[in-house]
Amino acid sequence: MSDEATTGGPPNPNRRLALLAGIGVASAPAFARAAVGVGVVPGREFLWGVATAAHQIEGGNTNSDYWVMEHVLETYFKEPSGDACDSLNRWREDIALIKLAGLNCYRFSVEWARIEPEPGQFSEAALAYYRRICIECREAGITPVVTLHHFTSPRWVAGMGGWEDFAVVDRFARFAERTARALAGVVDWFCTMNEPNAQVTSKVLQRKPWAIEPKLRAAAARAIGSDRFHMYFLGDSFKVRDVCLAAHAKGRDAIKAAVPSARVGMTLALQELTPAPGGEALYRRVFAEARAPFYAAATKDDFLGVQTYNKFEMGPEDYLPAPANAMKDMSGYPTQPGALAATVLEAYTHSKVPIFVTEHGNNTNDDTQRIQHLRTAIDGLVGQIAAGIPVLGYLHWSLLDNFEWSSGYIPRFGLVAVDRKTFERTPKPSLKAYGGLVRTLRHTHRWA
Ligand code: GCO
Repeated sequence: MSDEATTGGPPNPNRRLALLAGIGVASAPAFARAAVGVGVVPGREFLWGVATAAHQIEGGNTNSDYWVMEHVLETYFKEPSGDACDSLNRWREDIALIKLAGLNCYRFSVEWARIEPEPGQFSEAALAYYRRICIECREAGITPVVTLHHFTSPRWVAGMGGWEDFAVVDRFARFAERTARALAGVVDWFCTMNEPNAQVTSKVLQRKPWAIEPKLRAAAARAIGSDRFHMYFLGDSFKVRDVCLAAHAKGRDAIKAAVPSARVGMTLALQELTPAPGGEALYRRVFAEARAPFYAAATKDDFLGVQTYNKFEMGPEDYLPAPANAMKDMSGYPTQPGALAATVLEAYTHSKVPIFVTEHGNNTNDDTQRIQHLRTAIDGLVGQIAAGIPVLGYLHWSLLDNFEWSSGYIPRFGLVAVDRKTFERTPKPSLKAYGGLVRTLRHTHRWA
């Protein structure tokens, strides 16, 4: 999430370069294997694709906690998700666009609120729907990557205590098992939770409580007829972190029990961060709270999903304003494309599991800037692979201009524009450029 930007790392500004040098020298033979064949996953091709999330593209996600929050009077959302991109009906068009671009991977999320509309009541129709999407992907030569939880939960989860209550752990594992069982044989790649570290960073950087939060929660609780309302991004973020880590571990085991061939990981919001003079203590704290526990948990996974949008310098109390000459996205955040190579290095250094770039993108109306940004970032990624970091794939956020949470439909992350009335998809030049880049890399690099 570009505005929940997070990162971390040890407090020595030169550490990144030191690590890079160390990796290249100390482990050359193993890494050389990885570089020529992504040797950690024998027989797999490098995954080049795009990522989306159910709530942001499907439309009509009325049984979710976000839908409730979007519609309370006090809402902080600029506009509601509504029909989103109508991918609920147009998912075949989406897959056709990915195929047209020559990409071979699609990460999307299943919607828990559709699959388990009431506790313990599973919708066979919803499960069959997501199974059809996976099958269509495979028939198009596209590897599906399924995210189980991409921020949204059924409203009953919010009403029972949400992600601040360990009771959700078993519920999530049951949902994960049931979903994986329904998708067995058509998908091998699963992300459990999306960016469970994002809210922790925001919390560390937050200097005073968000004044409107109690009112919002009370209104949402009233709307669902409960005495409470707990969302992923509200409440005690440290508690949410611990609950999410427990849910991730139990969810991973449940998926693997249902699909023994599954490769499972979580995805993290990892912005490149460097400490400015005086910012070292805060930098260390962000790393200790919002990075280290997740990297430690990832050591037991098959991969770690890296999601990078921005680069920040940490000052004593907050991120420093971007330098005037920095390239900025539509939200005014600095977007140095080199950030991706830095976060891939950091994530691998601390987790030692294969890295999967599960999101990376640029919020811009300037498609030429998007193309330039994508090329430079992939160039940096290729450099990290050459230096020996095992990378499984790169997924661009996003296929479509879609619902960017509380910012509504203003941000533009898509390789494809979507008409807000007809939902007609119009590929931008960047979709073709991305496909062309991948084709070139497949010629020039054996691993690609
Ligand atoms: C996130 C999410 C995506 C966002 C994307 C752009 O990182 O917040 O995974 O849902 O839309 O990152 O901000």
